[in-house]
Amino acid sequence: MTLRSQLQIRAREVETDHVTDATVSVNVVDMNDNNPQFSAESYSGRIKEDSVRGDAVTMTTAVSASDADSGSFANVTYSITGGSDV
Ligand SMILES: [Ca+2]
Repeated sequence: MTLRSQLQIRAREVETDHVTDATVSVNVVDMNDNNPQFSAESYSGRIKEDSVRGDAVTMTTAVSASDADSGSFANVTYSITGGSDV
C-alpha cells in the first residue's frame, strides 16, 4: 500500500519577514516488511492408499496464505519443506 501525505511549508526571509508558501507531496512507499500468514495453523487432506506419484490430494480446506504488503511484495508461493511417512 502506498500512502500519500501533503505538507504545507513556508519560507520566511529573516530581514523583511516576507514569506512564500508551497506544498510538498510525500508518497510513503510500501516496504516488503510483512511475512506471509497462513489462514489456519494446519490443514488436512485425503488420498487413496494406492495412489501414485503425481496424484492429487483432496484437501478438506484449501491451503491459503496472504501477505499484508502490496504488489509483488505480497506474492506468495507454496512448497513442501518436510513431512512424515504414514
Ligand atoms: Ca511481504
